[in-house]
Amino acid sequence: MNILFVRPNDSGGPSVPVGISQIQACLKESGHSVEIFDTTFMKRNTGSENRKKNESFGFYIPVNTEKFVKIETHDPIEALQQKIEHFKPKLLCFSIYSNDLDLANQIASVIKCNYRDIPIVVGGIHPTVDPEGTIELDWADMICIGEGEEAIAELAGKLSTGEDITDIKNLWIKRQGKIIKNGIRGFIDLNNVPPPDSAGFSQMHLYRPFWGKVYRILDVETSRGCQFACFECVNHHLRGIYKGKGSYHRTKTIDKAINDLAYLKRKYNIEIFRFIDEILFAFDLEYSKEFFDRYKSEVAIPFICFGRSEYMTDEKIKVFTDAGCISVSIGVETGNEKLRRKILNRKTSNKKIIESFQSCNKNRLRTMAFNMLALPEETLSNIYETIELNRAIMPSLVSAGFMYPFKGTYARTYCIEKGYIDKDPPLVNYDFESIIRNPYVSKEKQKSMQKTFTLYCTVPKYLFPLVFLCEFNNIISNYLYAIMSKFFISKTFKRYESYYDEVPDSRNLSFLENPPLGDLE
Ligand code: B12
Ligand code: SF4
Repeated sequence: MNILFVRPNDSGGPSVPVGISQIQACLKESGHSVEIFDTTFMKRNTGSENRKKNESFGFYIPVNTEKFVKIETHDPIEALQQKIEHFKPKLLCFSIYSNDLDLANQIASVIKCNYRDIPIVVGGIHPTVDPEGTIELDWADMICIGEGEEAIAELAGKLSTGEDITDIKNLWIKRQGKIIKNGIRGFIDLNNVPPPDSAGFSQMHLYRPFWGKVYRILDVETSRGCQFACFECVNHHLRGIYKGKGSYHRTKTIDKAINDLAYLKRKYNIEIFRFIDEILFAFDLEYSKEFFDRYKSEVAIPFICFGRSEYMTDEKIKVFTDAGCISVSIGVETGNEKLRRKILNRKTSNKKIIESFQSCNKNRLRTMAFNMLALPEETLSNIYETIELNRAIMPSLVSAGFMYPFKGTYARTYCIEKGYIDKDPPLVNYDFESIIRNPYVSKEKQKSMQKTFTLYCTVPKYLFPLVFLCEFNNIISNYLYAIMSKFFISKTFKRYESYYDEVPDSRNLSFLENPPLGDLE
């Protein structure tokens, strides 16, 4: 059967989604034809604007990626209609994050009007955390809660043979004005699925900046799930959905993980992997040693990952760097331990955070410190504590964003209860604007602290009064901000340049001259 995946990516930047690639592989294995419709490089997507703004704040190193990205000017609805006419799918699969909902609505309502007979199933994190809201959408015939590999294969199989589809686990289905709500099946076995298939996604997703240069980078996973329950994260909600279905944190066997990675590297000519495992460092030392020993010999390319300070012992960091880890992103979030513990539900102490960053620096492992501003009940002096902590840990890069309380998170219920957000708040561009009504720090001050965050973390302390001037938005302040950023932020970048010579000199640079931009096969 012909199945078309629609990814209405509204504000996310380039990256091939692992979820769709994994489902595509499973569907093809069952004999179906799959194609992809993706709006990432269409005009409406704001991912590249967001990136530029982040670069201007010093959160990323500026890189010109123009040569690697061609923005298409088509209207997404017209382009999708053409694709449907050409491919004639029997099933449309929308995959959505919450901030894609607006674009998904615009596209799908027109498509539903013009192609009434093609059923639409909506999957991804949004229907998983808001099933009631998603199934109510006029254009949605079905939604998928949680993992989609088996549910969608069963659906496609039954649709193609004309069997009854009403009892498929993980799916909610509209039937004669009623909604059939099926329960959840167990977790899929990560060792029993084919390697992810990214065919149909543009190669432009692969060209991603890393430390001032562009590389072919692919997102990959070796495990799913996370044992923590942070305030702003959907993980505890996902664990709840699967209660009684086995361990939420699952890992591929070393054999399977290494075989998949070696295959993906070869197939897509990948130079750097980014592991999207919630916390790759959660593996114990023995497993890490065994895994990375094989990774070094059979995969042998640099990689980037996420980490949590609790797991980052000196010994483990050595194992990671020895195998090619060139950057780890760690959530610092706030410098105030009480806020971190009581509001964010993270038990990590400042001492542990400092030790883990020191250990990374000692092992020449580049770090990115994620921080959040304007948390509920956060005061201005708490923000200065966050700056203090970032000055102490000396990360290679810092970033500071605003938390958005998504459905399915503790943050959502807490903020509604306390009156910090309305019951159904709008989706703002929360990278640069907080939606939370913080009684102690005005919105203007929040934004100006974000703008100057990197400077506060970088300059000698006696220059703080000058950074304070940079917070304002007038000609003199902006001029001063530009000069200080140029001098201090780029100087900081230079400090870490020598960390990255692990990226091989022998890299095949021909793609830089003439990058292939077509779809992956
Ligand atoms: C890796 C990751 C990233 C990566 C890669 C993202 C990408 N484009 O693929 C990076 C770092 C780039 C990223 C960026 C962002 N992320 Co992110 N990210 C994650 C993380 C940790 C894992 C996601 C993942 O790939 N999991 C593995 C795959 C296999 O699972 P999956 O995608 O959910 O897909 C499965 C099911 O959902 C389902 N499914 C998916 N699509 C479909 C479609 C159909 C038809 C069906 C039937 C089933 C189905 O089947 C899949 C296979 O089982 C999650 C946390 C989490 N636990 O989900 C946050 C998470 C998804 N991210 C989140 C956010 C907010 C973002 C950003 C918007 C942050 C920002 N401010 O920039 C951006 C934008 C992302 C974008 N639109 O591209 C939120 C989303 C909240 C929400 N309600 O939408 C999450 C849940 C984190 C959180 N706050 O709790 N992210
Ligand atoms: S550690 Fe990361 S993935 Fe796990 S609950 Fe916290 S924010 Fe979510």
